[in-house]
Amino acid sequence: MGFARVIQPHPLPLLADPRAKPTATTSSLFLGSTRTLRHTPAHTQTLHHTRSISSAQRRSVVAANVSDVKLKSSANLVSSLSLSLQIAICRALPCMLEFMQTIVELLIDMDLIVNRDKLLTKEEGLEVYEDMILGRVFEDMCAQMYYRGKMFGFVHLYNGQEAVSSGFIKLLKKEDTVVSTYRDHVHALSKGVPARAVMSELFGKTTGCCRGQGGSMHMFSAEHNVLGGFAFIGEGIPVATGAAFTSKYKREVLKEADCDHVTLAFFGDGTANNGQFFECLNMAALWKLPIIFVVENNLWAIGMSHLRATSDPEIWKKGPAFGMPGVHVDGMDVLKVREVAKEAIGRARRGEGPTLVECETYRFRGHSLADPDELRDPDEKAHYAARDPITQFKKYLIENKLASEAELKAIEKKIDEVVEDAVEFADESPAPSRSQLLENVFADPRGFGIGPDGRYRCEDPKFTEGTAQV
Ligand SMILES: Cc1ncc(C[n+]2csc(CCOP(=O)(O)OP(=O)(O)O)c2C)c(N)n1
Ligand SMILES: [Mg+2]
Repeated sequence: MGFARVIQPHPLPLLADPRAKPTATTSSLFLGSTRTLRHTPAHTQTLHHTRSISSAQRRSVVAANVSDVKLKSSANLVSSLSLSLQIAICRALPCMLEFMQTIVELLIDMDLIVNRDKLLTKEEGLEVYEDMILGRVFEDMCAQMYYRGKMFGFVHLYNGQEAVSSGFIKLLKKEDTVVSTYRDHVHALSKGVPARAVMSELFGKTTGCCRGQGGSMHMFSAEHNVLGGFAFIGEGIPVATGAAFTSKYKREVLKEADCDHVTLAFFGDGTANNGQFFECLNMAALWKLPIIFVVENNLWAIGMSHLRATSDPEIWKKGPAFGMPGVHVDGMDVLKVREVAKEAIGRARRGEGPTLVECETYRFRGHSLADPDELRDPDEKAHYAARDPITQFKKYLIENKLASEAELKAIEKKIDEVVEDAVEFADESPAPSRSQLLENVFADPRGFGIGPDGRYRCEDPKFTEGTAQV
């Protein structure tokens, strides 16, 4: 008996009736569980919980132990039991052990018991907690600074999604690459870009990680292998695929044997309907690239419900269609995300190819700070707010004696100081000179608002002559 499950058509009736109100509130099929769809060369594909993969491994261990038991128990019982009874017991033992194993796995899947094999160490727990707190406090501070007029343009916050960034990125090495979207501050922070450099970038100052030229949506740091921040949805996915190709090329063509770098491409549910996603899944599978496609499914693309916009809302199922595993994970639970991330990153590092991971998550604020967030159902927001990934993880750390209240408080205090310091640093940093606009944009900037003399046309008093004045 295994955990094979038949794939059912998505039962939510939203697509049939465009007027139907999305009700992701409590009808989520997924939260709390982790599912994996493996690509198999045969025609049959089975749906497993990730725990059943390890259960398959565990079952083989059980089978090995059973042969030991067979030998040992035969020796001990030989004098007191008849041969036929011994044989009956030995035959029954594997089945009984497997049955008990299955019961244990079922209880794990139902979250009635915790699988102790998967837990993290105290140091890892504190590192992940600190990273999640940094993401949350940093974003809250961004909201304050934005409304005080310190930032310009669109600013998209990550509140609620921290388990995805911390769950994945804290497992990476420095040489590994991260590619993000316009919701990118926290990915950059998790990858080690200093809070000062991210905040200064948001303030448009020269000390920012892009010298103030990128702003909120374009965090970039060659030093930390953060290859952007992309405002156009889906644009980061081919860049990430290219980075993964570079790793493979270095290892296999340039014979840099120690180059086992992996790339994480983060993007949203709405973006997963974009053609670049499909093209890159194809290429990554074809060339077995060391990349993980991490879909942060927060159920909304601005004001469009994922369930109304996507023919099959279970994005993870697209992995096997392209020849790679697809996994669905509860993106509000950093431990589950980390478990899935570990396996996918390990696969990529060993040269076994890409994985598609769909993390079901939720953003606690509007699409951007300019969004009044009036479209989403208050019940839906309350449902996910009650599953705040940071609160859950804090509870876990304390209940499992991995940290005390005082230790976690000390981390929170430290992060408050880090973020305060980042704001002061950004505020005091110099703004770029106007001439910086000419740098790193066009090889020859003439014609793009700049006259042949290298000066801005708008500085010419005659520039707006004959046009409507704005
Ligand atoms: C190529 C392109 N088309 C349209 C847009 C406008 N746009 C900005 S955000 C967005 C929704 C993306 O939603 P999702 O991928 O779910 O990411 P989330 O904002 O939820 O993190 C769209 C369509 C864009 N930025 N780029
Ligand atoms: Mg989304």
